[in-house]
Order: sequence, then structure tokens, then C-alpha cells
Amino acid sequence: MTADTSTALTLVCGNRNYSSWSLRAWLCTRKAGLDPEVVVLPMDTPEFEARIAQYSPTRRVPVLWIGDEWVWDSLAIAETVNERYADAQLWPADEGLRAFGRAMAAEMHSGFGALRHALPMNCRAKQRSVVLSADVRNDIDRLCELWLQAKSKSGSDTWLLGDFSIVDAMFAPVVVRFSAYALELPEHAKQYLAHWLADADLQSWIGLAEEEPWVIQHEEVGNGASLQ
Ligand SMILES: N[C@@H](CCC(=O)N[C@@H](CS)C(=O)NCC(=O)O)C(=O)O
Repeated sequence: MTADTSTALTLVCGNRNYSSWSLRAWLCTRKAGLDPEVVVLPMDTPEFEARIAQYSPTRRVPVLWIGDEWVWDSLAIAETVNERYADAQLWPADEGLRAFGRAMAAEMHSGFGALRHALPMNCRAKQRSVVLSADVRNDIDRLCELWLQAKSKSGSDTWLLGDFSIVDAMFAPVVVRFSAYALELPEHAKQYLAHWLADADLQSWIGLAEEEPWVIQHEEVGNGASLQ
């Protein structure tokens, strides 16, 4: 299949610093070799409220515009990019690994509520000190378990399923969280963090997040803040 790259691509995102779903979608476009125009709508602002309806049927980000078509929701964007622009290379060729990857991506997409609530993605934060509830600890343990299972299935010590796949994009905001908050992590998780954090695309996103002027107070946790 030859991808049609002549159609304009626009990815509508939230703040790079905080919008974990936007990061996932953008990484998929980058790993498919695309360079979409990125429209950032600063969340929790009157500007977001004023502009979101023109881009998004759900009033949420991310949304990928492909010419006059729109695809909303990070996982749908990932699958569409994979199908149209990446010759399906964003999932492993092996059927078993692909099924496992899809299950992990779905679990990330619908789960880990305690972690997502207590430890918001915050690209600018580094080693913040937090008090973890048992539910958050369970989410962290489950994520580390999944990463270990994926690596033992694929035999990879870099990306979870061998080559980069959608599941790595789904977990990228967890990597950012794990480096934003001071957490005890097993060695294999630290290695996965180091691999992701050396990635040029992720670093470019973090660099742009660091330049953003917006601060959302309720997303700024740590340094002794209670997370109960
Ligand atoms: N399931 C959606 C979740 C999208 C979502 O919750 N986006 C957040 C930003 S990360 C948002 O749009 N927040 C703005 C708001 O709710 O006003 C996806 O995977 O894309």
C-alpha cells in the first residue's frame, strides 16, 4: 500500500506538558514518518472552550484531521495512522505479539485510573515526592508486570514488542510520569524508561512542553502534596 501523504494532516492537541493522550497520538504520527501540523489548545482556559468545538466532536483532544476527515480518540488515531501511513508496521507481524500488544494498549486506554488521577503527566516535573495510595501502587506494579511480560514474550530489551509499536506510544506518558515522580521501580522498568527518554521524538515533545507558559494548578502535584 502506498500512503497518500499529499493530504494535509493536522493534529489538535492539548498542552504538551499535560496532555498524555495528545502525546500518544503525536508519537504514532512521528513513528510513521509523518510531521503533522500541531494545533495546541491550552486546556482549562477560555481559549480551549472557545476553539475546541470547531475541531472536536467530543470537545476533547487529540483529534487528527486528514484533509476534511477527522479522527478523534488517541487509539483510533494510532490505528488509522498505522493503517494508512505505516503499512501496518506499528504493530508486530507476529499474531500472538500483536494480540498481546492490543490487549495492553486497551488496558492502558481504559484502565490505570488511580495512577492517572494521582500522578498527572507533567513533562516539566522531575523527581517530585509523592505519597502513594495502595491503588496507585497496584497500578504501578501492574504496569511493571506488563512491561516485563511483553519483553519476555518478544525477547526485546528496547521497545516492548521488538520494533516500536503502538503499545510503546500508549505507555510513553507513563514513562514521563515515572520520571516526574520519585518512585521505586524494578530494573527492567528503569531500562525501559531510559530507552524511551533517549528517544528524539519524545525529547522534542518534552522540550516544547518546557517552553509552554501555561500552568494548570491541579495537575501540579508532588513535593509533599497529599495524594489521598
Ligand atoms: N479517550 C480519549 C481521552 C481524551 C481526553 O480525555 N483528553 C483530555 C486531554 S489529555 C481532554 O481533552 N481534556 C480537556 C477537557 O476535558 O476539557 C483519547 O484517548 O483520546
